[in-house]
Amino acid sequence: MLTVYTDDHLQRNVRTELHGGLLVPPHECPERVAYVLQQLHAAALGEIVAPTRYGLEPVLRVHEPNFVEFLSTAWADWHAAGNRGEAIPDCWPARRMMQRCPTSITGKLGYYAMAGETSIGPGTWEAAQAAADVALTAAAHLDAGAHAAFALCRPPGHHAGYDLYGGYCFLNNAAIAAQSLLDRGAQRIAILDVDFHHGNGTQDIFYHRDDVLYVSLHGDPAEAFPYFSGYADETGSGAGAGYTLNLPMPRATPFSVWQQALTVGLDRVRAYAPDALIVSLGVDTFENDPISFFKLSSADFSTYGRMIAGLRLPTLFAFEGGYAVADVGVNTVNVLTGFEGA
Ligand code: SP5
Ligand code: ZN
Repeated sequence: MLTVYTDDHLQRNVRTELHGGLLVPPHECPERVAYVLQQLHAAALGEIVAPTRYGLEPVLRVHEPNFVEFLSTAWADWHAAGNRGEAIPDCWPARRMMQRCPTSITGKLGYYAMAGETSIGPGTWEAAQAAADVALTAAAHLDAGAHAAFALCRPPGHHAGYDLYGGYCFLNNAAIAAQSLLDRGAQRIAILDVDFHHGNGTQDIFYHRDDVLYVSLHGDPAEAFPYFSGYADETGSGAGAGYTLNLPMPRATPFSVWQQALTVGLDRVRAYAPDALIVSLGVDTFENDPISFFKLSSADFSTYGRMIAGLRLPTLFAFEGGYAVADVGVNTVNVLTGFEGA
């Protein structure tokens, strides 16, 4: 399997994450990707290629133009306003307040953020754009006939909605790739999201549509981030009714239970008969993940990689979360080698 990667992700290297009432070093750090690269080499998974630059056009197929403009200048605007730390919102358009975008950069951060833990710094936008290009390049390889590709995206994407950032995400890499496959002639794309967290952004982007099926296995939102999205009764609306499938699970869910949910999800994907599958591949379901509560072992990742391969679909893996940093490489590559039948 081919991997798409660029070290442009290193440009996102913020110092802060709002966590437990403190500003701590971010869980979503550059070292995560270094561990994945190390394991890709160790497993000799295949060629690693650089992304092509696609510009903003494919990004604007799934994101709101003013949101993209905001992201592209957020750090410069924040810095120019005289702020001395990294860009963090402190006021949100909550219930019964006006959903109207302010001119102030501090107000804009609150308007566009779905969470406050995700600091913006210099280089955040450049890295986010590079991650979208990584996903788009992997999609181009699938379109050219590759059976599978791994988009080693950083920052991750699945919490980024039509006009929302947060959850360590800015641009929705998987959604951008899905739309690009449709624009290249596919009729139906399925997205299987195995990250511990619900992909509220991906759900948001495709909720009204029947040309992208969204299936997600995740921690019950009553107890887990992103808290306000991911319940089982969110199933899609309008033309999209029935094309979102949420499979939330409780604390300490073991692989035996998670695997049954995966089987339900895979059956739904199979019934949909998509032209291709995109896997939002977060490995924060790992038993030692510091911010999550499922109990998968490293060997379990290989097992479920094999299960996904059973669909026999062209498959794009887009890297998402996973914060047990030193184990992120092994767990991610176990999914990929499991898929490849190793
Ligand atoms: C892509 C991705 O995995 N994003 C995750 C973003 C999670 N951000 C907030 C995490 C809050 C975790 N609080 C749990 C504390 C456990 N001790
Ligand atoms: Zn996650």
